[in-house]
Amino acid sequence: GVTVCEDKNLIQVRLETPTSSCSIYLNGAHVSSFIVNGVQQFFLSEKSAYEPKKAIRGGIPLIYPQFGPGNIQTHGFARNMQWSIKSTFSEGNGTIGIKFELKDDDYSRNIWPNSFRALYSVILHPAHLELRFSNKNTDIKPWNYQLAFHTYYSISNIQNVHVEGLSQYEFIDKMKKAQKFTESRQNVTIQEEVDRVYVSIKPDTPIVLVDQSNQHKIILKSENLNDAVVWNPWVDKSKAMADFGDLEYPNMICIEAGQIEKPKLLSPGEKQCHKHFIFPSSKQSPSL
Ligand code: TA6
Repeated sequence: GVTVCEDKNLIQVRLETPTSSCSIYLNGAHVSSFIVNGVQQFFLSEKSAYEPKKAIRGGIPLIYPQFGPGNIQTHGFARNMQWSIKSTFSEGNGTIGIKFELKDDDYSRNIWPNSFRALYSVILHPAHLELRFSNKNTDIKPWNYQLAFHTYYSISNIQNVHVEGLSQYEFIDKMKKAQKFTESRQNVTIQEEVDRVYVSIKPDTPIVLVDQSNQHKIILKSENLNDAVVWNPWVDKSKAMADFGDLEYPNMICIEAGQIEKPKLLSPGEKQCHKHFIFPSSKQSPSL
């Protein structure tokens, strides 16, 4: 089912199936929780703000129309604008979905002088989450955009996890002056601050987060998203973030599906749709 309620002074929508649930704030159309068989898949910082126009630290910040620093504010404005509910729906086999809409307004045009309409659907399946982002150029001139689902995963401990599926891909290493390297490891592990954009990932390449200590895996697949970010702030960056605890970094990892290295160009009237799928699988019994 679908319920709308107030949570931390923000409007929140809750989707439920018999085996899964998902919570989304209208502020940023921000997915903050995804529970499957009693297990919370996402990390949320204890120190996150929950205020209009502020990004929530955790869950899935929706990064649009710009990734990272650049002409407009870092990671764009979609994650701190108020989205509206366009519809709720089911696509059969136990799914429950909700579609949010965002259009340009004075606030966005003041930051990014382009007319757009974005539709973002969050579809809760019995054991996985599906995200669909579609945007249309409603302007009279072309513009380009980047997009990323900046997902924070909850993990037992950063020492016990690795990421599979990235070997042989090139990546832009933000920790090394954005130089490009090639990933040689089958299992990508994290022992320091990591901030990398893996680029030109073949379609249908599953990226797998493996948490050995609780035998938990999360399989990620995307359509029309060519890049994937792996990020952990580690010690110093954690201290530099006011909305992130100094000792939280061992319990999270960001693996983000995005269109980053090559922004998409949209002509007037043109639309583009991007999809991302999050499949947890766990041998552990549901947490009581
Ligand atoms: O996705 C990684 C990254 O680009 C890092 O460079 C770090 O800045 C992170 O995003 C968080 O950015 P935020 O603006 O949410 O604090």
